[in-house]
Amino acid sequence: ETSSQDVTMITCTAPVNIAVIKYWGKRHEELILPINSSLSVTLHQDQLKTTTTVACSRHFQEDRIWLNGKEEDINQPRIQSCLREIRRLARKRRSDEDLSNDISLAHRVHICSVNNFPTAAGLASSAAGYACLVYSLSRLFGVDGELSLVARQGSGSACRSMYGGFVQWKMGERQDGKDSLAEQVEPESHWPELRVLVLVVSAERKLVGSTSGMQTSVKTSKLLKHRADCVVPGRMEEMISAIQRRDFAAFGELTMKDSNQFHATCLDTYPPIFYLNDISQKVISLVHRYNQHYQDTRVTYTFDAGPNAVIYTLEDHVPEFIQVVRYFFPPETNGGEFVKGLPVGPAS
Ligand code: 2P0
Repeated sequence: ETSSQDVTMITCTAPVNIAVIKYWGKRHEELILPINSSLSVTLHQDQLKTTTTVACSRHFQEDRIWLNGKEEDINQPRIQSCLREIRRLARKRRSDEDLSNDISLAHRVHICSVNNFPTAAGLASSAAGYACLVYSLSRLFGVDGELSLVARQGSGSACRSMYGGFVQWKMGERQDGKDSLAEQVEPESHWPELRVLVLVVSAERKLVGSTSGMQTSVKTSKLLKHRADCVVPGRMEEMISAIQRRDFAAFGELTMKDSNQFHATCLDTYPPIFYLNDISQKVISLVHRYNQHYQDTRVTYTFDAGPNAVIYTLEDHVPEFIQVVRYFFPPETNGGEFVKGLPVGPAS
């Protein structure tokens, strides 16, 4: 936090999270309430992350926002939801404590946010982005409480980046969404050997955004309804148990099956949505061949709304698996860029 004469400024970072049980589909668009619960791993703060600086001053005429150096429309409904909710919590707190001394709620804010990875390429940029926006605003206005409820209204998956380690987003039952929030299942220190590799197959913007893609899926895919009603509830329990037991084989198998079912619901959507490409499919085959070779689930893949592969494995297997990937996908021919092995937690 820095304060110079009339400007108060706060900078925060928030990491990306990668789901192992996927969120896909809403039951309420504005409140962002999902049709199923989901579970993710939050990456280390030093890796894929958003850094956001928020400033307020009585000299600012209006709220403004810059993303990766370019000014964007502050009136986007989701940004407005987050600003409104944080200001509402701040007002509530002021009236509870009868304080009127610090940051005036009448002050306008300037928001500056940068990602250290490609935006909108299916690498959870909105998750880190809204988590960081909400957290920085909460610090600026001195607000606490269940901030995952606010982040969720920016982007569904953002609520999971409010916590480190293994995090579930409980879908909740209420119409007002007050019980649709994130909870830490285990902290980052629980499974220190777990590693994430991000294989960047393409850094281009995805063709079908998650928000519109999932709307079409909810309207047209019976498989998605079956998944949400009959498959995910059991998988959430199994996944939480696998994480608690640190059972990599169970964790890995469920992760791959859930990614595959998510992409199957995309194909079942009409018109169909394709997020995987031929390189993604080759990565899938390679992982299965690698595991078959050892007769053991040592490596697992998961894919979000884009072709980039996220690999979870244990520390001991990282060097060999990277060699295998480099052998089959030499950097000069795959047109992509291989990132690196990222440690999972502890966050700093
Ligand atoms: C997930 N994804 O669980 C799933 C897997 C993509 C595939 O959450 O409309 O950007 O902002 O709530 O959070 C992407 O969806 O969508 C996503 P909105 P969001 O990580």
